[in-house]
Amino acid sequence: MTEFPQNGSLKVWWKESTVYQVYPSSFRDSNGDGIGDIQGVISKLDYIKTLGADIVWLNPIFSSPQVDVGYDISDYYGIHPPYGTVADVDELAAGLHARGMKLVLDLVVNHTSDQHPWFQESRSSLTNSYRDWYIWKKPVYKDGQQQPPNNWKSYFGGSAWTYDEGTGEYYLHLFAREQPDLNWETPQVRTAVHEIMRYWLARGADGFRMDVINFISKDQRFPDAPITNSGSRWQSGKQFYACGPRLHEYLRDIGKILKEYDAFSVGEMPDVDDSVEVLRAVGHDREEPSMVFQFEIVGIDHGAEGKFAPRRWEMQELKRIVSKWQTYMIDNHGWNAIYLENHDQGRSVSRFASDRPEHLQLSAKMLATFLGCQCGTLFIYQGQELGMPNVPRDWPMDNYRDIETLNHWKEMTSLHPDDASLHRTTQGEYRLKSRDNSRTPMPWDESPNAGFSVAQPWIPVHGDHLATINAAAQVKDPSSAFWYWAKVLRLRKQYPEVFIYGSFALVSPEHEDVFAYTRTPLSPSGREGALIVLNFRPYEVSWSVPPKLLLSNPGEIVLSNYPSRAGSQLNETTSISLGPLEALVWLW
Ligand code: TEU
Ligand code: CA
Repeated sequence: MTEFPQNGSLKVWWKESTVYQVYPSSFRDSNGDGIGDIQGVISKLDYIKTLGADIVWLNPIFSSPQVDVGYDISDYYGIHPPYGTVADVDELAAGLHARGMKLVLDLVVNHTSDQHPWFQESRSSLTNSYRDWYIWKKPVYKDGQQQPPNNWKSYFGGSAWTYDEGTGEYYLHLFAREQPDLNWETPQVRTAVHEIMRYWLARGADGFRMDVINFISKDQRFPDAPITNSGSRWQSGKQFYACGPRLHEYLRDIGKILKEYDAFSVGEMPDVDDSVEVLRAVGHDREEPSMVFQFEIVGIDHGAEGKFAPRRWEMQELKRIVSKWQTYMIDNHGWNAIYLENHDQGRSVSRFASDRPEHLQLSAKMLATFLGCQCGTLFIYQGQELGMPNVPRDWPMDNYRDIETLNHWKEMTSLHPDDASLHRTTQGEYRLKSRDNSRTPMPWDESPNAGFSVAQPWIPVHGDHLATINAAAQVKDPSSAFWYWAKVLRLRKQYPEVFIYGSFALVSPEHEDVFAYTRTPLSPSGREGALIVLNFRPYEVSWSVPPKLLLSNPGEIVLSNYPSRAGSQLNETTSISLGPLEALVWLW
């Protein structure tokens, strides 16, 4: 192993921080219009502080027609009126800072809204000075038929190109047609982004989450993508825009600004599973985003034909992926962002454990242990700390709001109008992976609309399990998932050499049901290591403590989701029986 720098230079505040993600429209509605807002967030800062998070990341709050809940920005300096005003953002930043916490905003600069004045100018004529701010191409003709410039597909269905009558050219949009991609080759675009960053940093933001930041540099030849889905006319062009030719040049410019402000940064990087590639951004000496969200774990149940195709995942795959990112980043001085949930993902208890009512709390705690003991900056998505599950089985199609799900449904039902069985399995997949699973209102208490709003919420409340899955009930109950998460965060703070900076190794890698790993300090510390043991199954399984660990380590169990286990010893027995979804952390 290469020698790990011992001088503390690789220890930084953002590695030791935990981020709590707030989806503003679904967090808390303060003024009774059914939409969450910034004052609502302000009213819950003590709750987030009690949990032990250090940073609040807000999904986009800027002016937007809301085609994609704010990922379509029409003014980077204005706030979406239902959310509040710039003064509210100032108040939020001040409220966080007063509690020793930080504010992270969502920077969406791969694309804008089609209503952004830049795009309005750009589409107005071939010679407008904003024309090159977006990606325009002439049609191509095949067999006398007009075609888009290439076969790339959009993430939200159909071609990634839309024809614009006015000027007779197509523009690129990797997402919805209302989300045209900016042309980062144009220097003025980059300058405009830098100005936005400086404005919000100077105003009190402490950093950014950067939306699809690895998509900003495209292969300028815009070639056709290879055919990977023979059932579709449109193909993934990811190899031509995910980590494109000039990405790191652009990221270093951004990095300079981040450094000036000692800002927090996490880049979102879909479609790259290569850790070598990711290290080019997050290596400690790169001065690009400090960490990125990779998608390999949350993509584990995506089928070959796309996200909404079924796929069963195996324990061995999960172990391989987690171990790959953990060890690679530790060995090479990179850094991971650790997450299982966000506003784009189904709830983790439903996807990775068991969401049967009797298992919800156990599952939430087991996954909290799984995530919270890994190396990386921890991200918790609103409601995850309560063990919120996916939408119920009887959730009708009418309840979905998400453009990705709705477009997919439209496309699928128009291609296969009479295939009832396909419709059924697809709806089953939505209940696992639709983005709306995580966008239902935050349950604050048992009052109408779960205490989210006095009015009817913009998306229905998840009504099941409300007696236990609500913040008020869990804050009152010391044995709740909420307080378990709080303990996990405290453990990280108490033993940073083990849980933040320690090395990672899988234990009994071949076990089909149990995920176990150790964390071992790399520099001297009061503790010599931790063993994390997780039964991912909703039934009892047996597991053997490796003898090597037993002999040398008279430790104690410092955390478990089974009260009977806490405080007991592992070193008296080699084979133990783990309860359904049991988690334990043994520290020595
Ligand atoms: O998501 C990017 C992305 O590639 C996916 O996670 C996407 O949301 C979808 O699930 C693909 O199946 C980011 C944002 O997080 C997402 O909310 C936005 O819709 C998207 O970019 C466009 O801005
Ligand atoms: Ca409101």
